Amino acid sequence: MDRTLIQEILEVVEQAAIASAELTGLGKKDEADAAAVEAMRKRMGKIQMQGRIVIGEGERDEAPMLYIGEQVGSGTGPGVDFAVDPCEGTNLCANNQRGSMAVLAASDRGGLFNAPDFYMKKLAAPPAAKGKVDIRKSATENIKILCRCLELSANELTIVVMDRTRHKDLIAEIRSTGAKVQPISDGDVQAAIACGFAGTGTHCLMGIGAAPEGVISAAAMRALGGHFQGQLVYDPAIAQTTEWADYTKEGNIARLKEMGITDVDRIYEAEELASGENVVFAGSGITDGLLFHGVKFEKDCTRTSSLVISTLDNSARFTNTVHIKDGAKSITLS
Ligand code: VTB
Repeated sequence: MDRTLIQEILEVVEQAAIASAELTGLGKKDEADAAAVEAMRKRMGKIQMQGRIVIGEGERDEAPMLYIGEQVGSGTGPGVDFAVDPCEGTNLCANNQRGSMAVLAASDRGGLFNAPDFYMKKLAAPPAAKGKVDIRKSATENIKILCRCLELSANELTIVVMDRTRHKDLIAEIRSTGAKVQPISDGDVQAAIACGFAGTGTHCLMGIGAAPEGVISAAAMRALGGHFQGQLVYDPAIAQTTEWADYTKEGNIARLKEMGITDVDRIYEAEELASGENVVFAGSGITDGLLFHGVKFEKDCTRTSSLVISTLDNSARFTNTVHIKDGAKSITLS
């Protein structure tokens, strides 16, 4: 991977965001996702690389594009692995709510954990708390550590948790410490990355979301120097999701072992989920969010706001792009 890839990857997420944004608020989540997938794949095809999807839209038989194992790019050049989520937060996009974005993580071959389509317990926190908070500890202990590391009192902390039945006890415990809970309906990638920046008003992400999204969050947090840990969840009684109505704990453990995951209780650090020598995260807003604005359509142009975090040059670039339409006459500064 080299630095020219950063610009290309930015364009990949911009194109996906624009394609989804055309369907924002129309209640069409599958269509918005499909549009983002197609745009992302099309732009990736123009990059000089031997790209490979390691986390994508699903297995080959269930996803026509950006399926796991799909080769992307021109077919010559460096080997690059991708974890993609072309429309992260499809419900948010369909309902025109905050926090939907086009995201991906890229790394050298073998540099991203091939996460199974399972759930993951996650802990994300600012760089100042990296290695100090620990997913093995209780929420109460971690909040005390956060207070010390960030020099804030508990009631000055905002902890994001996905608004799910499985988190009832976790939410009660966080509130008992005096810390503020911010429940979110979807989009824990954005919440995790927001912990990596001071001033977003998000100090920590706790609880269970999806494992593939965990790898994308880990890549961003590794490049930022923030804290991220993940642990796979295989017990349907803990995940409490209707998706797993027909699954058993034993069956899920067997599925993980078939995939080569022998230590099913392993706790993964950001550096293990995104272990490549170089790691790049890119995200572009579909709707407005904590990190950047969503796509804005104007008469003469379309505007996108994005973030690319890269270990190639240790940078986090916030980019506003004006995509000029043919025959444009007047483009305002902002
Ligand atoms: C999770 C979360 C994502 O969808 O995957 C969630 O990580 C689905 O969770 O950010 P449930 O199965 O519990 O509904 C998102 O919120 C959006 O893709």
